[in-house]
Amino acid sequence: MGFDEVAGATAPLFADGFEGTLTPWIANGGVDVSGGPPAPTEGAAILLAQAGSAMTARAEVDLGAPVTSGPLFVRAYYYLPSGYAVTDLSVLELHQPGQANMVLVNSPQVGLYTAIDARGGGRGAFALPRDTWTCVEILADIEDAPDGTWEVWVDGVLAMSISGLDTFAGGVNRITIGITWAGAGQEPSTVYSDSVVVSRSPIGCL
Ligand SMILES: [Ca+2]
Repeated sequence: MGFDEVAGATAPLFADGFEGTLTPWIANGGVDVSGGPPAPTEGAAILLAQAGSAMTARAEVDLGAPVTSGPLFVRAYYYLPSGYAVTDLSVLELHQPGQANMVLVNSPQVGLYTAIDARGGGRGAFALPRDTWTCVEILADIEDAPDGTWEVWVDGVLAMSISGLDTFAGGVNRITIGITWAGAGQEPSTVYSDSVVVSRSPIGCL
């Protein structure tokens, strides 16, 4: 069922599965489209990101208009192959002007790093599994403190939640995905991504 067939659903702001070329994404570091393996979650291609320590390997796309308030949903699939330890890996950024980013970290548990709120974010108890595709959906309610929230849903189950946040710094105007940052202590890493959707209403998994 397509999104436009879901009763009451609004059209997504953005949806892309890395088919054909990287366009409309811009490469920043070691990213490219790949036919796999692993087999794509949909279509014939995925995003391949490979980074060393203290590096970025990410695809970036600007949204048509910034999201300045209310719920913002971002859904993506991730595949982290085994063979390296995950200690400081960031895999998604919700960008606002002035590098005021909210970052989905997996270090090694899923969580939030934020440059907007003085609390800095937090971390849950769930680490992304290895050698399998995992559906991850962020719900960020974009508001000034104390009305901002951040939730991470993994395969449809709530993996972490933070409320009382400041999540507004001008509005979310760009999404970046892949290895948005590998920390200085992170071993060289590979992350595959696919099926990215940005929406004002819940997206769900394929
Ligand atoms: Ca795809």
